[in-house]
Amino acid sequence: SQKIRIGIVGYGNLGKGAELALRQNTDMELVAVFSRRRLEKTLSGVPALLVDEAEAYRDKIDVMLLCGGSATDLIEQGPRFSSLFNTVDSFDTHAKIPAYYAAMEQSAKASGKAAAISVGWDPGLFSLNRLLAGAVLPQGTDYTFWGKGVSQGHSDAVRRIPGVKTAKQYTVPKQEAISGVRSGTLPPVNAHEVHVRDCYVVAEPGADLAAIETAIKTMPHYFSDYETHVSFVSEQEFEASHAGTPHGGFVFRTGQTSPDVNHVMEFALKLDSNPEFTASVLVAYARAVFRLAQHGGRGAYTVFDIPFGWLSPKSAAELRQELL
Ligand code: API
Repeated sequence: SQKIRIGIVGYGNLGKGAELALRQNTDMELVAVFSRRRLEKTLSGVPALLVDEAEAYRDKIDVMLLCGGSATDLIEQGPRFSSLFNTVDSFDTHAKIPAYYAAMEQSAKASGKAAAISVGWDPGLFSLNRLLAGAVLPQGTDYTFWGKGVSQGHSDAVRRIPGVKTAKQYTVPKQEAISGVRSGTLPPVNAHEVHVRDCYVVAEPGADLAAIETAIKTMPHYFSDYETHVSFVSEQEFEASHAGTPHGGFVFRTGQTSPDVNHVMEFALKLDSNPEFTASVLVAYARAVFRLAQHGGRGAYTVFDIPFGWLSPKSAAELRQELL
């Protein structure tokens, strides 16, 4: 059968990760990469084009992977591309997901396309696990821990602040909270009570450091609720000490089905590269979105709305053989 034809919009860490992930999925082929900047070339040798040139590819690309950041790119690129293509994105600004969903639902319904929004590992795989655990254990408590690791979303948000040349944000879970879950003594908590956010920032020459620090610490949705530390470092130190993009975490649900009958559900990730892993999730969902569109799916969908089996390259009959 024909390969699923994929395009990538945005050629940062996530877009490059998607290009790598596509090499491991032989039922899909990368057609082109679209960027705001004129790129010299791509890793895989497919054409590198400007985002404004995408419209000419309407009949040549089945699913567009939107690999921009949530802070500013996706708000604009999501509706724009879903008016032309089936899309998958990793929009992850929690408080803005309902509004983003509404915008994508409107543009994709109007164009007759399917748009999978907020796909990745959190939101994404972690969301699926929280839903599953809550449905199975209605009497219980959820806990989500991230890190220690580099949040792409938070790092991108810091890099958008004027005067910031580059930056990384580490999400650091409080160890005593993790121990508390493991020993069954932690009461229900909010994420901002059990994580610290550490930012390492390279400033532009002459930038107002105090203004940058204030802009980070008061940023709604990303930092304002959290204990946040900001360190300014030289470009050399940044390159030497903050090169990687590891991340991970776990989703726990503890619950009881009758008095003194306890259960623990746990899902854990340990990732050497957050963007390469997130991109791999986007690519699996590209396959699902292709099938969703073939089945008449129109409008915006989240991971909760997409049949799990459609993520697999195998057919439903093949998957039934693997139920046990
Ligand atoms: C954090 C998590 C990371 C979720 C993963 C992904 C990202 O604060 O570290 O931005 O890297 N919310 N959404």
